[in-house]
Amino acid sequence: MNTYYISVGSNMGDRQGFIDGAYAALQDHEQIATIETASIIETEPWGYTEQESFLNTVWRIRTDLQASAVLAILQTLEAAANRQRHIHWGPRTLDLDIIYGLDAAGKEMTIAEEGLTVPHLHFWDRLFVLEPLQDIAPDFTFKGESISERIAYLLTEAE
Ligand code: A4P
Ligand code: MG
Repeated sequence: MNTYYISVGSNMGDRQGFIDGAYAALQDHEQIATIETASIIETEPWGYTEQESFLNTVWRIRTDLQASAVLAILQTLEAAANRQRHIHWGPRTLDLDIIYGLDAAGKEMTIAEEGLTVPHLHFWDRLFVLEPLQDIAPDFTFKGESISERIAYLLTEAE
């Protein structure tokens, strides 16, 4: 079975409700075997900063589905949360990104297709992704660097 890490963000309306609703839909989804969540944290907006604070977390799912099929499900859930795309990096009711995947053999997936890049291009630079990821996957490593080293580095850089 494949393992995917999904970053979850919401900064509009009933933030907790949008996150809980999508989580429940994945729990009930026939082709998703398991889903687990990290703690939800409140974070200041990154990138486009003139917007409300976010709730962020990370989910880990196990499924036989390929990444493109998982993305299609996530996009349906975003649409169900009534997400409107106006501003790049701007406000959203629900943003679900595949940040990282492992195949059945435990090997890192690399996908570079139109509309789908895995690992996600920016995940390793964003504390709002890495802090929940560390919560759910404390032994996570990427490009030979441990997640705790990476978070420490990003916190120093942010000072
Ligand atoms: N796409 C390509 N690769 C992927 C992938 N691995 N997972 C494509 C999901 N989607 C992927 O995404 C645009 C297109 O990316 C999709 O159609 C898909 O085919 P989008 O979500 O519609 O557009 P966006 O929101 O403008 O871009 P993106 O990349 O989702 O935004 P980011 O970079 O995730 O930034 N600050 C805090 N504190 N917390 C946040 O959660 N989020 C953002 C959004 C900015 N600042 C934030 C937060
Ligand atoms: Mg997105």
